[in-house]
Amino acid sequence: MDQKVQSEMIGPDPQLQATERGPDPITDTPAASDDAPIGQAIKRQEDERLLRGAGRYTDDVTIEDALHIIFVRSPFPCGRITELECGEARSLPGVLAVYCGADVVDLGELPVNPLLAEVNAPRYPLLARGKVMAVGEPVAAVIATSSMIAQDAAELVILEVDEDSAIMSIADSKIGGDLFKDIPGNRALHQVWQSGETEKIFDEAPFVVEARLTHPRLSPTSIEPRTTAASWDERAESLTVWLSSQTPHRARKDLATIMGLSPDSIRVVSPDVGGAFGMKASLYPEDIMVAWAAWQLKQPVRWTAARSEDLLSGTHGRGAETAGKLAINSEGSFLGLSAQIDVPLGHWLPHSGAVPAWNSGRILPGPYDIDSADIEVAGFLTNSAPVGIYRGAGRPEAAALMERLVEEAARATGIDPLEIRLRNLLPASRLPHEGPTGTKLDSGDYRACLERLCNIAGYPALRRNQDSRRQQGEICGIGLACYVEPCGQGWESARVTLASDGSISAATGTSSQGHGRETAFAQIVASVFGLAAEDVAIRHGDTSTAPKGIGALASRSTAIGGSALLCAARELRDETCNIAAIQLDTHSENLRLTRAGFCRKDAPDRTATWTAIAGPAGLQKDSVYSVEGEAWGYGAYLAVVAIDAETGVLTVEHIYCVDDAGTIVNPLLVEGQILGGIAQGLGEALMEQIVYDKNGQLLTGSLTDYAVPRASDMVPVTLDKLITPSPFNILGAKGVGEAGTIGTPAAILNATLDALSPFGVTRLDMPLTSEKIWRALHDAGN
Ligand code: SMO
Repeated sequence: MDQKVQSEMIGPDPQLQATERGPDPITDTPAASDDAPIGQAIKRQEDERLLRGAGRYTDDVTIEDALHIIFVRSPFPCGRITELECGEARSLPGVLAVYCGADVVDLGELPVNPLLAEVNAPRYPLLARGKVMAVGEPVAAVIATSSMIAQDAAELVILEVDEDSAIMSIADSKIGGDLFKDIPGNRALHQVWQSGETEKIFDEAPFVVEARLTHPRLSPTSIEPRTTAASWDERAESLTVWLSSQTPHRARKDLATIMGLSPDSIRVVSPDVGGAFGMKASLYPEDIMVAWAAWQLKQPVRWTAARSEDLLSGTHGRGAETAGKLAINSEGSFLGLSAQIDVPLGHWLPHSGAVPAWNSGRILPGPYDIDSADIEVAGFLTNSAPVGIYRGAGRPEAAALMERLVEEAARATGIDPLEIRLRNLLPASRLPHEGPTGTKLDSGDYRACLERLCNIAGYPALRRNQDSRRQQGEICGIGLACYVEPCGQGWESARVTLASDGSISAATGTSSQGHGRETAFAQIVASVFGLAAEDVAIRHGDTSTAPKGIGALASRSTAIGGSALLCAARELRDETCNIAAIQLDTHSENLRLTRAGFCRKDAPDRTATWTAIAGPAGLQKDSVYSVEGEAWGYGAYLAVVAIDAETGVLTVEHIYCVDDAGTIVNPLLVEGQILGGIAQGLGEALMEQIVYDKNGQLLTGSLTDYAVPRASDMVPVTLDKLITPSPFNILGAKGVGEAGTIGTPAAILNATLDALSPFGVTRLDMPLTSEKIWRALHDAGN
């Protein structure tokens, strides 16, 4: 590997010490060759464009004569609409239309992914009809020649509501009146996983420990807010929708169904996407109103959410209330697990609304060897914004509860927290392993991972240091957390093209949300043709040029989308090889790949160039790749924290982590994903929280009230890795996009409670603000 690249990979920040590399990948993976673009730490090709302001986001797309849409949103959390008067707004010059619920009754409904055993989603109107269900719910859509005029007109809409008391908490949702008459007890999701004789195990176990925690409700807070534009072409009878989305193909299908159009008449384009984190995985009513208005008015319409609109009506994440019990024998082995996980849903379910609940239940046992489990998850409707997937999507909830239980188990049995984990982690020899919830862990070495973490962090020395600091009166703690990260099921597709000019390009059905897919995907294709990554252009996000796909979510892009590209590229290479053999009058074993084409091994000056092989028509291969099972990234995190006794301020002094993402296409991108995930994990652990008051009003409606971590909040991190290719996809890749958001909060929470254990504090909920910690210290009589 080029030395310059190597040093860039290590990075200039001394806080991010790159330690020695993990075991080499199994040599028959595509990364086998040292100079293959797979495995190389090259910088992101898209950054030249994005960092110089030359990115093209939906709001940058030039659309002539576009109208602007502004949504009138309910200021009431719950109640019956007694008056909705739009006449004055309609008569304002420059206003083309004001739509309300009655205008869109004939449109279809937003679909929900029925992942859980019981999904009983409420029927949800695109614009409020008869009643309002949350502050921020769109009640009317005003379309005008400028956004200023639309805003003025929106203020002329008169909305009167006979208010009901709002249901804002899961507790109130369970006992309050039904928000929808066909959803008794407001329980819209429910599933139970049961395996083994858990009850009997709990009755007989020498140790039973319990843990409880509530996750803060979070906003995904992508830099680019939600944005949508649409244009109807009357002659072609087709609708183009630009949409900042993680799932352009699904958006197209859903838009077609809802609007009663054929999917063939809709083109969805997701150009550059400025972050998404789950918030842009599902269509919103606003997106449909933009598309539908453009179709109705035969004029382009566009909308870009304000930050406050995203905080108010974009999907939130987390908010789960979790409680669990773990049975342990006298040797410290885990015998049985039981848990109850309740998640808030808000007033409607986006497509992926069931995912956090589903993941938090099925993933709960994590990397541990536990046969018996009794896990129940349920989702409850509330008068708030919808809750959807947010980076981690149930994985952080599962890891935080399980790792709290493991920590309590260590305390109860007197076994060191590291040791009790080593005793209970599934050994590598038992993988693939089907757990008590039916999930199948694919591969890896969980114990080696934790041992490596212990080594890089210097765990025994950290504990000795903690003892001496405590003797000097300091409040400090060490927290461990292991995690697993499933990364998607099903399929993705790819198309690799050799154009008549000899250039090789590829189109993927999955897309990019700004997370470097253009580079990683180019590396995969280039490695098959003996090219450099910069030789291969990647297209994505436009349903008219990209093959069908599911999208950029659930850590699935590289494992599944990358495997599809690898398949299509190999098929095309084999075909080009056969053509070259004919052109060079030899057999394919006598050919060698060069950047220019294929040459004869026995006569290297005889080359079939890419242009010659392509011929005037070019060549193309399509591939749809279905995975054999989920690939599971995993890792182990350690946090060192200190608490100021006077102020309760928590300082995260260091985070150490060892992650296994399987085959690594680009180490720089993987490190970037982990660091970004850690930053967002710090946000949950330390400062972020969406807050509603009891009356259903959002108190964190701007970034002055909703605290996201800034660069200066980042903490010292030491990264290390293992590389165990997944046997379940041909690339061998595993997900890593969510790793940091899963391991970080769990490790910090354990470290904080470890620090506070001398004061008898056994429970604290995130975010771990100085006020909460100060109160906990004082309530403990200090
Ligand atoms: S939370 Mo992710 O976009 O599946």
